[in-house]
Amino acid sequence: MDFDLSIINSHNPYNIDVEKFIEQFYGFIQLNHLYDSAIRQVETKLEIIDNEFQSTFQRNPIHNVQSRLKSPQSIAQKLQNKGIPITANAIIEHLHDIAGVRVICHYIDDIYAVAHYLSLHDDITLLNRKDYIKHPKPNGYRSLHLIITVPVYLSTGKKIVPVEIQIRTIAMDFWASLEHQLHYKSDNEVSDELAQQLKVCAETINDTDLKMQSIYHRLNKMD
Ligand code: 0O2
Repeated sequence: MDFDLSIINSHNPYNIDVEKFIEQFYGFIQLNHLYDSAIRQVETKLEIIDNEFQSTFQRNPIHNVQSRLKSPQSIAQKLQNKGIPITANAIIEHLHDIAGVRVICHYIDDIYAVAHYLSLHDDITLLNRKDYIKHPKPNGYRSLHLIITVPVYLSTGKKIVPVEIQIRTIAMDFWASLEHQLHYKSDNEVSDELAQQLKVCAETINDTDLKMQSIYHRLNKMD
């Protein structure tokens, strides 16, 4: 520590353990850097997959990629729900979705192709796979979820970092972002009615995704 803690402690009405607070604060900054680096690794891998598709098949399976670090509020809420203290170690041990990458594809086949080509990378380990496309959630939610780990090389050595990857079509993403807003609606009666309507939309969107893919296959004589 290169400054005098007694200065802070002399103005510390709530008796906070300043040394512990600073230690934890730096711990969180380092975590931020670690998960951000893991996201960059995954983004690069996805870019390479997409570029190879372009040079081999003259088309891109990926429409776009969005990444995010889970917000501090969301992290705190999730740890609290699990009854776990909010520390940097608890985050590493218990949460696998701090680093999140969302891959938006054109067609359903592209989702599985991207997941397959990612799985061929021998520095990636698959921890969990949830196929909400083959098995949609009761509300109609569809996406392929993967929890993978990637290595991140720091001055202190190699760290294995989990990243949650959600892969979905443009249409599934359109649906999920509207459905997400439902969670912030407090009027239960309206929410139930809208949830029903969204469920119908999810089925319509799935039919459209399948038809678009079939048209694409026929146009390119893939069937
Ligand atoms: P945020 O803000 O996106 O991070 P787990 O993480 O395994 O403890 P869970 O719910 O079993 O919790 O994981 P799951 O089913 O893999 O879902 C994780 C993420 O998928 C969610 O993150 C959402 O982003 C998305 N998701 C899952 N179900 C739905 C759904 O019904 N509607 C929408 N719009 N998105 C969904 P978080 O943690 O909720 O929040």
